[in-house]
Amino acid sequence: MSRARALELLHVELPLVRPFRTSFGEVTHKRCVLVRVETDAAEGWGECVADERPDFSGEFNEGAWLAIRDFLAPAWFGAADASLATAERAFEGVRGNPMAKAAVLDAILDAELAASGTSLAAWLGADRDRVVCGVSIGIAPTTEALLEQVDGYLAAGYRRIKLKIEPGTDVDRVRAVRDAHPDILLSVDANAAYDLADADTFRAIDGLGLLMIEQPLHHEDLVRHAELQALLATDLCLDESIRSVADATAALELGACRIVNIKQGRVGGVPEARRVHDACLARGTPVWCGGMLETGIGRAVNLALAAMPGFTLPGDTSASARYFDDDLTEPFELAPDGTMAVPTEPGIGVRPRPDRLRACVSRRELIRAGDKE
Ligand code: NPG
Repeated sequence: MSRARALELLHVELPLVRPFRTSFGEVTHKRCVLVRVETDAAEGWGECVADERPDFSGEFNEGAWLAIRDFLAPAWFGAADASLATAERAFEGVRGNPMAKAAVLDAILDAELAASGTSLAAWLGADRDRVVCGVSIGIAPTTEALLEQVDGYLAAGYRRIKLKIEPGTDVDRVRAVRDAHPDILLSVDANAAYDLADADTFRAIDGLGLLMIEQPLHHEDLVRHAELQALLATDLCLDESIRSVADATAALELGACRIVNIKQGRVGGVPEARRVHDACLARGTPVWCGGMLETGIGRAVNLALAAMPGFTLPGDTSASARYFDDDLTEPFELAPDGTMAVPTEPGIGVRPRPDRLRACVSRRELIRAGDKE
């Protein structure tokens, strides 16, 4: 059994190729926390999907940094060994903070798999070496600009288009895209911006042949999602509402959705994401892999997950170029057929490039086992 030696926190900042606007705001830069762990056997990397502000969830970069530095790192150093299973148990004593936990657990898993020479995809039981990719399009300034973006992404090969919507920028936009492209896989994502009084908006969208309507209502409101689902033919999908396998099971038992978006960072890391996948697969519920504008570190994890058997719908696993002119890792590239290769090297299969770390890291803090003993 290997021992934990050190954990390093790094804050990185990368400009996005174009601003990304959702119903809760606009981001122009990717700013996130990376975790690098060292055991006596190997090094591992993880990416925290929190952002600067607690808008998508209650977590945010500064909070995640402190949760990791002051609670998760000491719990890992104090555990009997450095393994993933031991760390998961040790972290049960820290309530909430799934994004912070995911960053550390994923780094520990990467180190463990790197030491044993196993790829993350193989460890997860992935059954394909390429995944079909979709793209998520932020709220555009005009319908024309949106149609232009849709055309560009379809020309690049993306096989499913997801449109962000918000009250007032919804039915007409979606109809315009549907009219221009009657046969594409098309979905919408409201990021919890509506309530049940907006049912007429969803009834109007219901006729547009969408693959799904994602997270229309408040993230804590499974009961009203079930009411809305009963009114619509289109499948609802939940994202923000699903923070664990318990949430996923509750949502499905209530009929609050028929599709689940799995974001490993939102549910506390790869091991819990696997449990959500397994629970959905057992019920025959389709899942797909969401995205949080990850750098190549988080993207590598998403690609491995998306290659698991239950991931039957194209997800938000887009190429590096959709987000960054220059990623932190070697870029992930979309093939003309709209697929991307799943990493095959041990662990997550990628490392940040030293030159990119020099350019993008704005702060780092190294904590060694024994520092505070
Ligand atoms: O391609 O990684 C991506 C982005 C996919 O739309 C996407 N993500 O609500 O799912 C979301 C949204 C998001 C991005 C949410 C960043 C929070 C932060």
